[in-house]
Amino acid sequence: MQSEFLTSATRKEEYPVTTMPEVVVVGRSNVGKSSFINAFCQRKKLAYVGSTPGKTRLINFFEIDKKWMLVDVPGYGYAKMSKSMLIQMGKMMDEYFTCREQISLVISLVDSRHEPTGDDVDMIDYLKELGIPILVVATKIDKVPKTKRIKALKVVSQKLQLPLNQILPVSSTEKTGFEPVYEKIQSMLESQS
Ligand SMILES: Nc1nc2c(ncn2[C@@H]2O[C@H](COP(=O)(O)OP(=O)(O)OP(=O)(O)O)[C@@H](O)[C@H]2O)c(=O)[nH]1
Ligand SMILES: [Mg+2]
Repeated sequence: MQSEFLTSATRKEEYPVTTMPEVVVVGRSNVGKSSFINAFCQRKKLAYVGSTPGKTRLINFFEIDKKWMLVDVPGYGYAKMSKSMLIQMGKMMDEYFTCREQISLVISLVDSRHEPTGDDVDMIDYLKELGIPILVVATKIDKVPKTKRIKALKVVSQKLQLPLNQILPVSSTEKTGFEPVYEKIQSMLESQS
């Protein structure tokens, strides 16, 4: 797989001028969006990974195989962010989701160690309302004991009101679980082309 950072944007005027389909990675701050992108692309430092939440502040576009775009966006639910910053980021995300016609799939990341939060549910509901296809990825599965993994995925499925087969577990540190995600994206892109 070939991957390349294309550009960052805050406003629609700055989005790359292309019609390639976009797959957006969303989730709470620190859930592992940037790590997911790096592991997915088999790159170490394509997207910036931070030890403190709130690292990604812009919409970042990565071109994959010259065919489609993977998009990294700021996380939500970061309590320490200032109110004005929260509003600014909310507007930035809303503009992106409502204006960008080629959004083909949203990969919604949730932490497999915990029940999805109210913010996670709100995000999923927002996407359902916009009619954007959703795939849920449960991150940091390496932190859940093997015998408790199925149960953890069931909790996610139940809370988000989505079928269990729409929840895929991954570990970005151990680089496991990415093949099924790749296959889902491919079949999604093929069905829309
Ligand atoms: N054990 C484990 N740690 C992970 C995994 N994915 C991410 N992390 C860690 O979680 C922290 C946050 O990862 P990021 O990828 O920066 O998270 P993010 O969602 O991009 O965060 P923001 O950009 O701040 O919204 C980092 O310390 C990562 O090393 C995983 O699969 N397993
Ligand atoms: Mg990030």
